[in-house]
Amino acid sequence: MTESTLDLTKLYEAILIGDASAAKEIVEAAIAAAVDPQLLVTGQMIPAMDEVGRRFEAGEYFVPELLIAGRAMKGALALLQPLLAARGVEPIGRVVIGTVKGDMHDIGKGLVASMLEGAGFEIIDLGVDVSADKFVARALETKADIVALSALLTTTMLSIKDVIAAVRKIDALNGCKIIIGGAPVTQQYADSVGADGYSSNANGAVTLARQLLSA
Ligand code: B12
Repeated sequence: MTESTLDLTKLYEAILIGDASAAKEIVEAAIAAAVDPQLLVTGQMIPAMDEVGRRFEAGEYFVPELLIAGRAMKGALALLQPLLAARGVEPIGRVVIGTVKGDMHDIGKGLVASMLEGAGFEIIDLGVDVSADKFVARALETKADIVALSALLTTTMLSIKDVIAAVRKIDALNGCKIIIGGAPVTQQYADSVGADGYSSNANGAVTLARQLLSA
């Protein structure tokens, strides 16, 4: 199958209805047809998750639908992540990344990690539900240049402030930059908690990380 005969909107549909095997099949066909992985992620997969969120908010979807859509998204993303992360030679900086305490959402965080890795950063991914102490400990251990925090809930977004305070307390992490993101996070919030940067998406996270390290 070639790119022109592939109907990529089927990927949007598959994720929206949580059909993991259809999503995987379409992504495999798209990879075989050399479709740009970014086009799949930003053109179909993220918009599908946005629509899942809209339906959840409107009371049309419930937690089981969120779960199966999330599973379809993760399965499809796992096939694309090696392509997104095809890396350069020398790491240009080290990033400790994780989703903050109390928060189990990891799809966006994973995407940011893959894009940063693809741009040549070394990634230490701490996973989800990460405490401020763990961020600090791993940042010290790995001599991180950047700590990247993801939060998807308005409640857990508040823990960002705790992580920033914990990092700023440590002299050895003086030069370490903190970037934040996730659906409820805004530039205004980032400014109010003293983060070094914010981006609403994974591409922007790469630009931001590069800018912070070159400054
Ligand atoms: C899938 C999903 C789930 C899945 C998560 C699966 C997984 N493995 O991640 C499951 C089912 C587990 C889930 C659970 C819950 N969820 Co949920 N979930 C979603 C959903 C539909 C999509 C999230 C997603 O993956 N989006 C796709 C990715 C690519 O986007 P993203 O995460 O925003 O990331 C991008 C940017 O934000 C940015 N970014 C992200 N992180 C970072 C970090 C940095 C450093 C930077 C720079 C940028 C950046 O770049 C990413 C790529 O472009 C959202 C709706 C939405 N539109 O956000 C609701 C949503 C986040 N969930 C919501 C809720 C309420 C819940 C639950 C409380 C439901 C419940 N009653 O149990 C639980 C909470 C569990 C917990 N403790 O965390 C609400 C939050 C409301 C709020 N205001 O707080 C939302 C907004 C749905 C809604 N519209 O009401 N959820």
